[in-house]
Amino acid sequence: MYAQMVDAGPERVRPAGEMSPEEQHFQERIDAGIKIEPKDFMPEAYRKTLIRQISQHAHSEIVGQLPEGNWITRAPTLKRKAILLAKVQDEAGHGLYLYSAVETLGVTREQTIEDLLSGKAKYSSIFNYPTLTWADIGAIGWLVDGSAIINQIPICRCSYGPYARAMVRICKEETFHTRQGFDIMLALCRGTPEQKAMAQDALNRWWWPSLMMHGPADSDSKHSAQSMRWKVKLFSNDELRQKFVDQTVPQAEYLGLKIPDPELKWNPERGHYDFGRIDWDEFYNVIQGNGPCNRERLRARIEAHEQGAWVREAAAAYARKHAQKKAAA
Ligand code: FAQ
Repeated sequence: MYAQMVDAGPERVRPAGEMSPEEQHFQERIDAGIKIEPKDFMPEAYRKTLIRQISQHAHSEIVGQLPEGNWITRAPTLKRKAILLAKVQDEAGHGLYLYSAVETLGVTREQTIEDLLSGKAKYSSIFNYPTLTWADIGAIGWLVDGSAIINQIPICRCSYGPYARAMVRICKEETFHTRQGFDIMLALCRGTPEQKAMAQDALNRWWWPSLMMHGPADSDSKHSAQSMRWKVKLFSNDELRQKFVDQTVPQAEYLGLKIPDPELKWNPERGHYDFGRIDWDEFYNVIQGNGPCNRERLRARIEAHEQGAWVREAAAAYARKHAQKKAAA
């Protein structure tokens, strides 16, 4: 039912018998753990899948600066402000590595950015929620960067070389981001009753969107099967979501916070936590552009792009002049 709301059903995984000899050889290289590099042969569908996923990932990093950027001027201490500023700048850097990785697949950066600004390309659902209090900054670091790390560590081993290599550095920085988020939550939870209540309120609002961030249930994920065959993804959406829940519940207990899910329970037979039903209507509503902040986020990116036009023009003019000088010398 939900898959239909995004598009028509899961993509079909091509059986070996339908592949050309070149495609079979490509699949054998992937199965053998050999990285695919930009100039290697790759099926058009593999290239398109990478462009889609890596560009959406890049856009998420860039749009993802906005919710936390909202608190840079209001951070409670100079130290917290410096840490937050560094984190938000890191996210910009991640976006730039990833835009470069997309360029290796033959798409210009201008086109990729245009797809974001026109609303054609997606970015992560999570960044369409507002940051109402300082505790939201702690919750984002703890839960959102925590989810991002669980998703991204395996991508360091994905089949496409430039994407895998970009993820290594990104993951190192994400680890710092998660720790700073947890540290904010810890300070609030050890503070006054009002501060602890603020931390609980942030957890209440960010918990379910953090679970949704891992994407649709496996039964409704149209790209997972083929992406896993190609090792663009190494784990399914549900596997990573479960990992996130199992990792985060003990951390919430340490903080003395309650996860807002009455069905959350350790299941000794599965060796995992069981959790309640995700509101998939909310998820699809957000990714279709109707979340609490979608319009605001896109407007902010469009304004920033327009206001940055003179910088791009100046950089291009400088590069042209530099090239002319070099040619004349
Ligand atoms: N939001 O068939 P699947 C971060 C779309 S970075 C929006 O399962 P797939 C760092 C999906 O695109 C966060 N759309 O798709 C940070 C597809 O639509 P399409 C971003 C979503 O690709 C922290 C459709 O639904 N991370 O947080 C979402 O196999 C703090 C069907 O879904 C990445 O991008 C969603 N949550 O699996 C920054 C990691 N989920 O394209 C700042 C790399 C699904 O057909 C502050 N990406 N959709 O129109 C991935 O691992 C995968 O792309 C998934 C989705 C797991 C996100």
